[in-house]
Amino acid sequence: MVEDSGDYDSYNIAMTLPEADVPVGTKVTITIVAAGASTQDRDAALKPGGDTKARAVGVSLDPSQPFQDSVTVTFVAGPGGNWTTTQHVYVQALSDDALEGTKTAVISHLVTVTSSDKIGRAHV
Ligand SMILES: [Ca+2]
Repeated sequence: MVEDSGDYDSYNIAMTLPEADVPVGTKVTITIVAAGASTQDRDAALKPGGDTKARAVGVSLDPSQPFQDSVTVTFVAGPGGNWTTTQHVYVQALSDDALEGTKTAVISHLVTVTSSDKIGRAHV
């Protein structure tokens, strides 16, 4: 992606385990965090007159909304849930005044699962 081009990219997240194989109410929470610019990049030279240090990428669940440092998606099994819905994560290079050149960005995913066994005890 090219910074300031308006372009963004996306990837999909979906549950591969069939809904019928998990207890009703099972909840998967995925916290998606875009790593910030490295210290080295934050020390990079800025465009003449610029004062915004290097930034890396932002993430969003709706590309018409501002890109953020982190977003959270959830999947819930059972009636009214969204277990089988594929969710889309959008990624954009954040605007700054640094002349970093081509960079690789890191996006991490923390997955938390809350479920219960047949007698209703919660497991995390
Ligand atoms: Ca830049």
